[in-house]
Amino acid sequence: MKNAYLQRVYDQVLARDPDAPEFHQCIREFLESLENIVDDHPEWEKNGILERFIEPDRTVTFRVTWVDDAGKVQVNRGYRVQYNSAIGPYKGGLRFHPSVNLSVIKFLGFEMNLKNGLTTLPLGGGKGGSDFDPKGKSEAEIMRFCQAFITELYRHIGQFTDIPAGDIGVGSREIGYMFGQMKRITNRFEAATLTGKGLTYGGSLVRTEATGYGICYFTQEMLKKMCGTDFAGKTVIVTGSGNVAIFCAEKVMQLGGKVVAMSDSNGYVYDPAGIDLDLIKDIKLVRRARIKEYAKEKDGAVYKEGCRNIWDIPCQIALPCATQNEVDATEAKKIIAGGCIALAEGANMPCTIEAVELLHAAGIPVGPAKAVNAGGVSTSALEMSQNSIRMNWSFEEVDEKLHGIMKGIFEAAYDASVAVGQPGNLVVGANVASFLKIADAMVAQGIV
Ligand code: NDP
Ligand code: 2IT
Repeated sequence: MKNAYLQRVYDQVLARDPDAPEFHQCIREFLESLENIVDDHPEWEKNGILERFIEPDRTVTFRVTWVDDAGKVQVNRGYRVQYNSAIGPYKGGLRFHPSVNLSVIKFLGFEMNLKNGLTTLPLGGGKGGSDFDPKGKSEAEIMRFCQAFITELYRHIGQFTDIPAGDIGVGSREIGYMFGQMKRITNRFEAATLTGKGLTYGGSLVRTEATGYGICYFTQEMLKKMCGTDFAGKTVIVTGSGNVAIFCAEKVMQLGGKVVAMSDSNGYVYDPAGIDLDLIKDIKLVRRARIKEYAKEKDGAVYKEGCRNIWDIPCQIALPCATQNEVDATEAKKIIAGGCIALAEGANMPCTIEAVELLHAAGIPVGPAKAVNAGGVSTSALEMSQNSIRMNWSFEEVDEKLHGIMKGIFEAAYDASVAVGQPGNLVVGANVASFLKIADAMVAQGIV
């Protein structure tokens, strides 16, 4: 980094958290975004703003003890990182996946804080989860794990403190089990303590679809402003086949795009005629099976082992929606060679820094995750609003609000990129727009 203060802050992160590659990556991207404006703000260093911004308010780790179907006691590790509450209570999802560790949760929490600063809704940032692997577990084991997890976490959360939701491995089924256990412990029906709830007990219409739909609303704006086009007739690849990917693909199709390939953590399916989303939903959401079943059941589709090779297939719009760092320099080169005109990050941090640099150098606009996938948490905020006023809005009402929020996020990121002299660099724009808002709120509240 050219600026000495930025470099000092980064060096401190490397020294304090030596074994945290994902955390280093998001901090580096963020600090590099400030290169053009940091000299104009000597008060940041004086007030330790960046040092405070990158250090979470609080990190909780805990033991989760549960009993499997064979009667054996199992122990997992639970996490909650409460990053920053300058503009509202901590808010962000829970991830259950064997790869979860403190580096992953800190990167997700840091990104969550910046994401929430872009939505215009009053929420701070946090994230949590466990190294529990839901794959191959029975329904009863999932329930017992969720109950054990929230039996510890409940003391740290609440509608005015910290509001978890879903992420990888956590959907409305898991939120339901956690909500039920929390209510049992506290004897309080505090609906706005968790979001992503089922519709019969305080959930919001559109929350299930929100992240995926929001990705497309953002991408529509990006295509219009930066490429002079739209989804109609475009060939699109959506990676992953979970909550985010499925509803992203659904909206792409509604907007006239053709999704030709999707993946899971084992491999990908290519269907040149266009993916049959009802079949994907049945395989992944109902049967909870592997995506390779698709090729067995759909004529003309092929399955290939190894999810990264999905980018061997040419596409005009790339929407990585599976997990972090799924697109590195190798995949970015394939995406460029395939004639891609725009990439929007649906997953959190799916592109490495080198991949983004390559895409930018090739003139391909990149929508950064914290802006592109903010529709999920925005609709969580709308769920909390409905819980507070004890009313339910219609699908159309929530979808319209979501659409407006996503348009506003694109404009904020684009305008900030222009203001800092890097027009069209939405990675820089999103970081700057959000940081300036949160930093202002931090300064206004004194040294805390
Ligand atoms: P799900 O658990 O519903 O789905 C995850 C999908 O990604 C699955 O298809 C899974 O495959 C695949 N996947 C997971 N890990 C890998 C991997 N290492 N390589 C390839 N594929 C992988 O999670 P979500 O859809 O909720 O989350 C996807 C991404 O979106 C994450 O980055 C998450 O942080 C982000 N996100 C989620 C939001 C939400 O509201 N849920 C909101 C904003 C962002 P398999 O079936 O094999 O496990
Ligand atoms: O990464 C994310 O934005 C989420 N997992 C959703 C967070 C939320 O609180 O709805």
